[in-house]
Amino acid sequence: MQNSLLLLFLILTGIIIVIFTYVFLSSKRDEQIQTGMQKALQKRFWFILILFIVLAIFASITIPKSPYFIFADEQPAKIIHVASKQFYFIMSDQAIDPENPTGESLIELNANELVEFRVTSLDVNHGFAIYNSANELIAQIQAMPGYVNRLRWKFTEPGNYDVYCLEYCGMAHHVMKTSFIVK
Ligand SMILES: [Cu+2]
Repeated sequence: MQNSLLLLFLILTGIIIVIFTYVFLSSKRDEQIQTGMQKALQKRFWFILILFIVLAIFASITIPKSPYFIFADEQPAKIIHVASKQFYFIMSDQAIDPENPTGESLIELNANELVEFRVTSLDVNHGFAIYNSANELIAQIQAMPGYVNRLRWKFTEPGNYDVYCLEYCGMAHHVMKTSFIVK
């Protein structure tokens, strides 16, 4: 998927460069135009072209390293469904019914196993941010009504992990918290 996106991006970049060059080369060279103006336009063309190439190289290196593609080629060993609501999280290894959302009180995951969190919201936008026992943010994703966002992560350290909402969602946003255990 990311390779085809990258390919598409590079093809579009190529097409834009070709169009730009064609328009520039086929534009009329009016004798009346002062040479100073022409030089300025030429400089601007090269500036934009070089800028474009630099940005294209930068994007083609950084986009594949985006966290959206992390663990994309691996099959998750465990799937955890997450439904967020003002002002709590429901987590379950079964799909959660939005009409009657129930989850498990204790979620236990195995260390060094790929977990996929399927995160949604039953009301407003929330955040799903995982913190380790040292209170360091490890991974996070948005919880959005009408969407299921997938967050894949492999926990290397056993311990207790806390989940906080990172999207201001109302008066009790600051108490919106859950936790799980990695064995
Ligand atoms: Cu919130």
